[in-house]
Amino acid sequence: MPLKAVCVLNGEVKGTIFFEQSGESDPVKVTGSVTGLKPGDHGFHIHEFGDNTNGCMSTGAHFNPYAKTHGGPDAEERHAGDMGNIVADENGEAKVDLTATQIALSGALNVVGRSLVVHADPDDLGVGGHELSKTTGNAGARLACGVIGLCKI
Ligand SMILES: [Cu+2]
Ligand SMILES: [Zn+2]
Repeated sequence: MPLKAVCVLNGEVKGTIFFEQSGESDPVKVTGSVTGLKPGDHGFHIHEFGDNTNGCMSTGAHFNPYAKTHGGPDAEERHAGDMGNIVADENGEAKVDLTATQIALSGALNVVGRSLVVHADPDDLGVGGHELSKTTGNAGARLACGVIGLCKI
């Protein structure tokens, strides 16, 4: 059964991101765009809670069902919710088109009901040597977030 979800990012920047999974064991295609960003890299993660009661601060830490440390999307040691960086062009728009292998839209790795967060700074993918590198990639403030919800396919 294919599933599709959407996240509307709200905050200091705006965006709409879609998640599509064709079957239970298939990777999740993540597509969409974010606007209003400073040009360059911005950390892009799934955080554990779909809770925006205190804005993006209440979304918790990175989605981490395997109790790993933070890393890049291609690293062995990474949070499931680590999607690396999105890259904003000179107009402040980041087009997103990536494939996520450690998340799903149902089952144990389900991210529906969790939050997507865009950060002010680049995610150092765990290798920046900062005290926050191994937990958040030192990606700075949470610029925008939104809850991931199922939508019509
Ligand atoms: Cu984050
Ligand atoms: Zn992480």
